[in-house]
Amino acid sequence: MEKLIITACICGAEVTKEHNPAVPYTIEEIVREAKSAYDAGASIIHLHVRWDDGTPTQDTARFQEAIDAIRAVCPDVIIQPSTGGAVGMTDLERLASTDVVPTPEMATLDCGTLNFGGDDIFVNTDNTIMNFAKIMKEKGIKPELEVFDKGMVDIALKVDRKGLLVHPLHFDFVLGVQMTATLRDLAFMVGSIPPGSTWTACGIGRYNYEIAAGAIIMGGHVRVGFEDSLYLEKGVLAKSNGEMVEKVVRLAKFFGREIATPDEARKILSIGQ
Ligand code: KMH
Ligand code: ZN
Repeated sequence: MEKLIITACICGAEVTKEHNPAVPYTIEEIVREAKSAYDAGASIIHLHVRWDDGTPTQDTARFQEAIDAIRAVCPDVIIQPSTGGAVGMTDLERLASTDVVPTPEMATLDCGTLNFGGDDIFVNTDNTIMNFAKIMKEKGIKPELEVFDKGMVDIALKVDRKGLLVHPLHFDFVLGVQMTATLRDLAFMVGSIPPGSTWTACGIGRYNYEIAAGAIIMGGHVRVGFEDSLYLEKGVLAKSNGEMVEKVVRLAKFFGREIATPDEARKILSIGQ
C-alpha cells in the first residue's frame, strides 16, 4: 500500500480554548501546533487562522504571517489554507486565504451546502463552487474536495465535467457533520469517487480514530487535529495536535503503513508534477 499522508487540521474556525486550552489563536500558538504535528509525522497542515482573541479570519495578511512563520520551522510541509473559513463569511472573504505569496500548493474546495449544527448553515452554492474551482485552476492550486455527504461527490463530479478540475482528483470525506461516521459510510464514499482519485478521511469528534483506522486499512489517507476532535481518547483532552498525529502514526505502524514525508505526499497527490 502507498505511504500514509497525515493532514493536521490544527486550528479550525469553530473550536475554542474553552473546548481545549491548547486550541491555537496567536501566530506563535499556530506555529507551535503546526510544528508539533509536523514533527510527529504530518505532511500537510490544513490551515485556518484567528485573530489573537480567537475570532476566525480569512485576512490575507494574517494567513501570510502564519504561513511564513510555519514555513520557517517546517520548511517542506504542504500548507493547505482553508477556503471554507467560518460559517457566514462571504465568498470574497473566504478566497482571500489563497492570495498569499507564493501561491499555495493546495487549498480546500467545499462541495456543497450543509447543516453545521444548531442554526448554522455552511453555504456553498453551485456558482460558489464553480467560481472557487475556476480560480484555483487558474492559480494552479490543487483543490482538496471537501465532501460531507455523497451528494457533494456528485457536485464535485459536475464541476469536473465543466472542465474546472485537474485529475487525479483528491477528496476529503468529512464524516460525522452531516452524514454519520461509520465504516459503512466510509466504504460507500470510497466507492463513489472516480478510479484513480486519492482520498483522505476524517471522523468528527468521537469517530476520529475509528475513521482514521478505517482509512489506513482501506488505503486512504487521514486527517486529524483540533478542528475535528479535541480528545486523545474518551475523556482525555489532547495536549497538542502532535499527540493526535502520534496516535495515528501508531495506528499506521500497527497496520503496516509507512508515513509519507511532504515530498512523498506531493508525489502521491500529483502536486507540482
Ligand atoms: N469552518 C467550516 C465552516 C474548510 O476548511 O474548507 C468550513 C471548513 C471547511 O472548515
Ligand atoms: Zn477547515
